Amino acid sequence: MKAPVRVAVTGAAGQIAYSLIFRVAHGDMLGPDQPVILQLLEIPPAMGALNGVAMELNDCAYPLVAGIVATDDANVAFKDADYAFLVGARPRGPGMERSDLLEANAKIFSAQGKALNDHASPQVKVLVVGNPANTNALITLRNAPKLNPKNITAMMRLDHNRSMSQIAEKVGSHTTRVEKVVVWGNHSATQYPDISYATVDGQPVKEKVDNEWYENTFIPTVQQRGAAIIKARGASSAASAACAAVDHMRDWALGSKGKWVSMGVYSAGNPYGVDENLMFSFPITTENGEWKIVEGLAVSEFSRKMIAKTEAELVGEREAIANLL
Ligand code: NAX
Repeated sequence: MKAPVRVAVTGAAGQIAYSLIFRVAHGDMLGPDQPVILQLLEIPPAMGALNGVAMELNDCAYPLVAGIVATDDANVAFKDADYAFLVGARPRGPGMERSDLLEANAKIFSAQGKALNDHASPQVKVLVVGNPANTNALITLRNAPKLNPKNITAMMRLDHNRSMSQIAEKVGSHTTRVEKVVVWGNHSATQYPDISYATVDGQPVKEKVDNEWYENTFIPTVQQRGAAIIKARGASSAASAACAAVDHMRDWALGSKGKWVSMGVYSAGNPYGVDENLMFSFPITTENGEWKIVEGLAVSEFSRKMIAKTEAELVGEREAIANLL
């Protein structure tokens, strides 16, 4: 057995965490020979519920769980953390403007960025899930100058997985046979799920579907999937979001083995001419614990317009919280 690693999860009494923490404890993220110490963060009013989660974790008697810390202090939750899932965020309340939401979250993520900077392992891998995820990740990054900007990412994997599943269903195949899907940009309704390079069994997806379906059904279905889940379930995506978070961290830590994934990453030096100070989703491969943007892709006129739209939205979000950056 390896030495345990420390995995911090914020929003740990929330609905995504209720699936995520148990998946991590089971070994789905880092494998069946990697023990974990779970460091769980909540806000004071949710500490009772968090203690209940900790009790249930104990009751699972997981062989891989080497310790559980439940706290409302970010400095304790992030202490020596090797991995950090930032799931907890302020949801939009009644009458709250988008700018109020951005600002409320900017405060949370600047404090958590500082706590990560001061207390986490210098190599900590951070995944921001809490919305608006990309801009929250940018704030985290700007408040953690000691960390490598490459170690802070935003979750786009749910959008990526949703795209794979829609394609597999349309062409009568399976997600395991779908490759080279890309979701560009922001985790929002402006995201651009792109099938320009996608294949099923090595054949271009574009040869198997018509453009009308691509532009008028596929893209809006993926963009609006979160809203469709809320309508159907009466609650937002939780198990699928947890699954995506595990996929993201696992591939980042253990390698994507040549497969493309979508990750929101710091855009400095990106080869596609996107604004260089955003957390933007690109086509990514991962190896040896590091991600790399897939370079040299031909970008069509249509793609260029779609990428510009989601980029403009992220620039707007950044401007709304410029005073906190
Ligand atoms: P819940 O409301 O069930 O849970 C959130 C938890 O975070 C609550 O228990 C709350 O007490 C806690 N929290 C709030 N502020 C905190 C802080 N400062 N420190 C620590 N904990 C704090 O939401 P849930 O359904 O779990 O969703 C969590 C976040 O994920 C939301 O912002 C949601 O919008 C976002 N999502 C992001 C997705 C993505 O793909 N990036 C997809 C799923 C999800 O919508």
